[in-house]
Amino acid sequence: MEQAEGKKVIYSAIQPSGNLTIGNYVGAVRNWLTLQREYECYFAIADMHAITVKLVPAELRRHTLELAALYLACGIDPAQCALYVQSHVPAHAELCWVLNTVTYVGEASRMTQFKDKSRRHSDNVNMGLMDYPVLMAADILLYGANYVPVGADQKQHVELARDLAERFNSRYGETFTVPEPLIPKGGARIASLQDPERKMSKSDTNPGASVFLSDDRDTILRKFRRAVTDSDNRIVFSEDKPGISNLLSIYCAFKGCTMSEAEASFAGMGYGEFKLAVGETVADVLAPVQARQRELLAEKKELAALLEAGRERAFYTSRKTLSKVYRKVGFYQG
Ligand code: ATP
Ligand code: LTN
Repeated sequence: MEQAEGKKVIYSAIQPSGNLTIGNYVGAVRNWLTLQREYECYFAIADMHAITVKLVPAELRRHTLELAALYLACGIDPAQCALYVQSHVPAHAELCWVLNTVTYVGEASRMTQFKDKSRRHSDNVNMGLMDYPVLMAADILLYGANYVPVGADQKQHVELARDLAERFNSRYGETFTVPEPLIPKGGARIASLQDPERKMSKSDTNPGASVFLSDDRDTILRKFRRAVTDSDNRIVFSEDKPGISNLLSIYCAFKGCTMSEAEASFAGMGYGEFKLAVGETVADVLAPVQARQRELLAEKKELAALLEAGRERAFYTSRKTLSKVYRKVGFYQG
């Protein structure tokens, strides 16, 4: 990684909890590409967050490598950023413990994602699920991140990280940089193709709801063909047409056009033809990314070496912050 004196810091991560969706792609990874040139960037694979819900261990391992390959296939450049696996850097869990002591149970239990996941995984409402945003705050604060690029669903968590940073600073003296979320203008919230009121999610159990970056062309076209719409046959962006509006947003995000350009190009077209055009646009953009990911996954040793280089870089920065925190809270350090 290049020396990055004086550059502002960016931190983001994705959980290896399944195959990435086009929501993760346009809401997260794709926006990181333009940032990596200007900022000192840390991009992690949040495997410690992922185990807050039940996963098959072998699949977690596979998804971790696949996610690393996908970051690279999308254009994340390991020469410019630290790309690493969260569990390889122990300071995350260590800072999380300290931050737990400045987090109120009330504020953690009010987080939308905690309430949502507690409902969806009612047989496994574990402490980790509630601690999830505190671990996320530890991720961000360890690297002195100024900005955290995430989809709209994670804004509340970044706000908690801000609150914890400010609370710690006022209790123990200036220690942490207070981070700000960076939410993309287009594609910040891609909805499910089957229930456009809900966000598209990689762990959705309805197979038609999410389009995965690993889907082949036929699967992508089939999912778009079956996407939920409405019965009035007008292709316009409007609050009372969530299905059509979602498809239009996806089209704009993949085509790189504005909403009015998209509406103009589909004026008078039937829903069937429209859905095919959206599916084809998505499939065309994903094809080269998928091919590159396959090549990278065939070179496991090189992938492991890249992750090791990222770990070293993250280890060094995170240790410096953690020592400072330990000193501030009064841990005896000899
Ligand atoms: P899970 O289903 O396992 O909770 P997820 O699909 O919600 O996962 P995360 O790992 O939680 O994905 O999120 C990774 C990044 O992708 C975050 O920045 C998040 O804001 C963004 N993201 C997730 N889903 C969407 C979506 N539907 N639209 C836009 N951005 C999204
Ligand atoms: N919870 C995040 C993933 C994540 C993250 C982070 C994002 C873990 N740690 C730190 C930004 C900064 C999510 O996107 N679901």
